[in-house]
Amino acid sequence: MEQTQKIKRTFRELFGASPLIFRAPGRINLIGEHTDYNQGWVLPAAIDKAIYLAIERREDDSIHLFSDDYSEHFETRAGELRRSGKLWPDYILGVVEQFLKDGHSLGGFNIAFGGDIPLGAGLSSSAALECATATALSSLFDLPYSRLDLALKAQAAENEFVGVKCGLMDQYASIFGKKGHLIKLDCASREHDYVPFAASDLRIVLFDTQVKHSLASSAYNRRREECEAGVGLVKEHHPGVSSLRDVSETMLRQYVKPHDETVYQRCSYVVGEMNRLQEACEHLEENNFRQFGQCMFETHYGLKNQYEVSCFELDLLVEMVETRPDVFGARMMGGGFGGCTINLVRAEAAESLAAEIAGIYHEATGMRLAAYFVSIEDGAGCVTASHA
Ligand code: GAF
Repeated sequence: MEQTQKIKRTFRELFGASPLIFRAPGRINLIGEHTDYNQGWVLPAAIDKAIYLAIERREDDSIHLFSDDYSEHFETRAGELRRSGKLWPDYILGVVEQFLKDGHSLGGFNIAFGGDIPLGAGLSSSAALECATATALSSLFDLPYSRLDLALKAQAAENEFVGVKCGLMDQYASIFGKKGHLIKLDCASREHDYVPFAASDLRIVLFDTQVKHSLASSAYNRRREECEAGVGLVKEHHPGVSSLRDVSETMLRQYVKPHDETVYQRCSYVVGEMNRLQEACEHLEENNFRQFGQCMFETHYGLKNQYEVSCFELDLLVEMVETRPDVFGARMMGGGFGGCTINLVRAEAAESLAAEIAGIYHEATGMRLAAYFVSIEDGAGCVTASHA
């Protein structure tokens, strides 16, 4: 509520009007990393950190944007959309472009946004901004989109306007989040099951390395290409194969390994991770969080050694907690090259563990560690009933 009031106040000061407020959360992902764009499964959830976006129509056709975090304005018109050259407006403009491409004529509008998702920490603040924009514009201009459409538009904005070839996980989690539940999303059918996360004696703790990664960095897109190269090699022998979801480890050894060891390692990680997620979900059904946590550690080492998207700071944070009985599982989370580790920690021990790890981390790296104790919340929606 505090964030809602804050952005409402900012909006009033800037535009002198009473806006509608929309909220779209960031996400965590328990397991299933770099599987979304390979048509596999993922297990994310929306969290209690979100973008809050205030919006109102304008009489003219101009678009006025304000970021509270950066204290920056940006102004354009729907007919003049191009990349802004700044960090944040493109996430909004990319969504506008998607709606225009569908033939909707949007009028002008004012937006001010802010929130409490730490920026660059791998909690998908950019996907949350895209989803907040998609949800807000679709409501404001009465557009005929389903929730899945909104998630896909937000992803397309990132792929086409921002230029990052991300999968669907982050946007889907921000839109479809459900309090107390993980989302087991099948990225091929784009359907999901909600899985209750019933670990009342555990806390989900994120350790933020404070190393900032850029998803736009060529490494993410290169991993995607390597996966596609692996599929291509298998396809020469099995024409029916269309993604790594259709591929087995045996096929990889037979058709990919002899050609390209790096491509083999990337694909082998993904195929292993898809199987691991299914195994982890079985442990979850049995409330066996120890075994679930073991799967998380295995994922970390796959991402580190085979997919090679980890970094010194992330590895250090996982190694520090690995042998502690209070920590059930830990791993790097998201695209990689910085951001957060996700840890399943015995609730009673969580705060003291965070304080201790922060001390060791500071000694080893000279950097300050941030710890976030997150809860699983609902996905995107309007938080004001009217313009009141
Ligand atoms: C980033 C991307 F945006 C997601 O689509 C996903 O690929 C993730 O990295 C890795 O699992 O968050």
